[in-house]
Amino acid sequence: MTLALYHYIGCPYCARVRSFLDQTSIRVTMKDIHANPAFRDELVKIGGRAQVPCLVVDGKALYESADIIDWFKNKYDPSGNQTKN
Ligand SMILES: N[C@@H](CCC(=O)N[C@@H](CS)C(=O)NCC(=O)O)C(=O)O
Repeated sequence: MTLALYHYIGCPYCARVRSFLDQTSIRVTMKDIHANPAFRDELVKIGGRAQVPCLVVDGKALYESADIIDWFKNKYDPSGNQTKN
């Protein structure tokens, strides 16, 4: 499973997700769309819009900070890296 979080420093919703992740051992590739405009283009291509935070799970975009945190809490299995049913 590949996980990438599109975000930027200064976005409060992104900070909420980063803060959640900081309290876990979950490893996610971080893609700052302000630091690297290519990441912004990539996000629009994948998800259709440049809204952050956006978690991309195996190529599928999940927007909304609350939904991202819920996904980690309820769908992500840290032991096996598998999505729970
Ligand atoms: N309800 C969303 C709000 C996200 C949001 O408003 N993000 C801003 C940055 S702080 C953004 O990406 N705005 C640009 C856009 O929506 O295209 C969440 O909780 O994730």
